Amino acid sequence: MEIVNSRRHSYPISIVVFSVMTLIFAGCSTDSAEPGNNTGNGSNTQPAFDSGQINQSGSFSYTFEEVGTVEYYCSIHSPDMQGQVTVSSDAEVSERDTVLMENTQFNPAQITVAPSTEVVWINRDSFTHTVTQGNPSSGGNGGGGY
Ligand SMILES: [Cu+2]
Repeated sequence: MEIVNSRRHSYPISIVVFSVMTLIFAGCSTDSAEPGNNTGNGSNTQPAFDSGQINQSGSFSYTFEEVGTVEYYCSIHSPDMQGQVTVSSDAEVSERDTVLMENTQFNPAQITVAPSTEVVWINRDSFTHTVTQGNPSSGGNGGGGY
């Protein structure tokens, strides 16, 4: 009887360990489920974003955490519709910055923000746009954008 009891005592320990592991995994999946936070591939510090289709009066927002320059474009109207966000610690700190999508242009096409600034794109056109990270001509050598 005592032997059976001591074996039973080992079960709660493994249950506790399993519960802790479950909590750790649950915490991870909660973090990565944040909107706008796509797959975190280890090579890029800045996770890629893609708004998908934004209809008239629709909007999309993304918070830029890392210092650097991020290019983006509209996958429907590229290469005419491109923009750039520069994240600099010298920039004036602001909670939020806004870029309009109007006349098939990002306006302003280039903004500079401080780290952890949320950028909101608003579609003022009567047709659909996207905000897609990258450059429509990526695959080129990246020299001279004009
Ligand atoms: Cu567009």
